[in-house]
Amino acid sequence: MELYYYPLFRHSQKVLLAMFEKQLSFLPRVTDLHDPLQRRAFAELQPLCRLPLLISNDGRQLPESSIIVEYLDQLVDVGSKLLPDAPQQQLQVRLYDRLIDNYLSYPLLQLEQQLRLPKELQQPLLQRQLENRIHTLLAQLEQQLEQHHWLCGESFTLADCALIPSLAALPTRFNLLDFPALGSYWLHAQLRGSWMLVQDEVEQLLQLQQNGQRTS
Ligand SMILES: N[C@@H](CCC(=O)N[C@@H](CS)C(=O)NCC(=O)O)C(=O)O
Repeated sequence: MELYYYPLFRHSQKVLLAMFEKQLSFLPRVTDLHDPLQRRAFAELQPLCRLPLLISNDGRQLPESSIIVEYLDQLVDVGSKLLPDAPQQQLQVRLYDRLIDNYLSYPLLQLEQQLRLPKELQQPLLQRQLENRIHTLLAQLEQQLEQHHWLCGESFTLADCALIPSLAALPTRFNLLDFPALGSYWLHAQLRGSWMLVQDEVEQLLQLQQNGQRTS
């Protein structure tokens, strides 16, 4: 299997978490879309130019992080079961995966884009709307986590693969002390072996960038 990804991107981290949870090995294709040459080469493979992208052993292209995680979960019966077999539980895992992508990860991305703009181009009203959306979702996650160790129960699932990268990227203005269950979840998530391996990937990339070397 080949995985096209960029370790600093949240959807790539989501798939890396799943890879490590399933103890799968893969050919890493670290792709920096900020580099015009790498972007052009990747766009030839995937015109939408979105990371991550998995190339399966039989040569199939799988885009979309949630689909890749489902594929990996079906592929091998080792490691964590990322999509529970029981239909009701599976639906809940899928639901939280969607909620996190739509109401946490994307607003976070928009907020990051806003904050990178020069002050005169920033839109304070839009920023407040995005912050409110994120805050509302965090409150919903807090309620869910008051009852569970991981997001959808006692086992680590696709929903956790989706959530952890976004929590790691949460700006300090969202104080996790306001959400005690989420704060405690974040503490034990950071000790999860798969997340530590994702952090190693991030550090390796940052190290390469510091040394001024190409990233793939
Ligand atoms: N729905 C897609 C979203 C993928 C996505 O938006 N990836 C971003 C990075 S997190 C990307 O590749 N952006 C391309 C760019 O920055 O030009 C998924 O779940 O895989």
